[in-house]
Amino acid sequence: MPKPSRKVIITSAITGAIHTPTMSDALPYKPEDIARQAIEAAEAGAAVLHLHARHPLNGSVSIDPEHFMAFLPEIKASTDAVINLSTGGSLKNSIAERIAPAERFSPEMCSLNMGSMNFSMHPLADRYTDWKFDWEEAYLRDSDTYIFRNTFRDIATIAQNLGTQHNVKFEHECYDVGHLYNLKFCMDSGLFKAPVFIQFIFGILGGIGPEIDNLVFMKRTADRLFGDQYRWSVLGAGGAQMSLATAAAAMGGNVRVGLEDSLLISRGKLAESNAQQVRKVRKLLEELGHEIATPAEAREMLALKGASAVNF
Ligand code: KMH
Ligand code: ZN
Repeated sequence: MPKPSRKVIITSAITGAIHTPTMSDALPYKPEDIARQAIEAAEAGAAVLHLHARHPLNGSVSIDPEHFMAFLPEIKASTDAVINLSTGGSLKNSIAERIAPAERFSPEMCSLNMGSMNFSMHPLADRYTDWKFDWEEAYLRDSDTYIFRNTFRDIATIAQNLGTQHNVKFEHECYDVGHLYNLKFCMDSGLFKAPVFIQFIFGILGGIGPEIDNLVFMKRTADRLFGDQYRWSVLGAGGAQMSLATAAAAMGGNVRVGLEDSLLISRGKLAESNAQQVRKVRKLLEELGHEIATPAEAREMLALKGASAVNF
């Protein structure tokens, strides 16, 4: 009898904190556009929606809980998808500011970045001359001075304030192999319960590059450190998005797509929407024989607390 096929969770990361409005008209920043794109991504097959907020007037990155409140209820009312709130914040936010939205809304999932690092978008600034908004160019150029702070104490604070107090499940963002060892140390210290959910991230300037060798290396290291105590997904930044997603699924993992991570639908061609990327990855995966996880299946695979336990 053929083995039942394993379900693949598609996460769609709707807007993020890397790209700016000049780069693509499709990048949503008004709350109604974030909500619409998130709902359409869920309808296309995304079981998890990874969400950041933006300032509704100029698209700058926002961690103001009111800006989240402007789209969260609508998304919840229109989809069954798992809501995952970012704790990554923007270039100048403290940890307390970064986790304030998640403390207020108590979502099923949050991102948790597993190490301090350079995290830079400054090369993108040279590709554009006419900017839609005046904050964009300096935001990108100044990112070459940025240290993305995620110390062990920060991680422990987030584990306590969101994990212990709100039963939030984390998307552990691992940009390099050392971040896996940080997570192992934290698990051994009792901060996180199995199964942990690891997002392997490739192609951020400051992290490991988007080569298949690196995916194999990260996966092998995670197998050694966590055995069967983890679930995993892959995020390839920029042009590596679709090829790394299909490789991840072939290796037994889950996938993340979205305009947060890549503005493209194919080489040199801008995506029209998050849903278009979800449809594309879904088609690729289904052609390869994989089945797409529903939100209910994702909740079971990741041991989530359930949509009725959130606070929005
Ligand atoms: N932007 C991604 C490379 C977060 O939101 O905390 C990683 C990310 C981080 O999604
Ligand atoms: Zn994010």
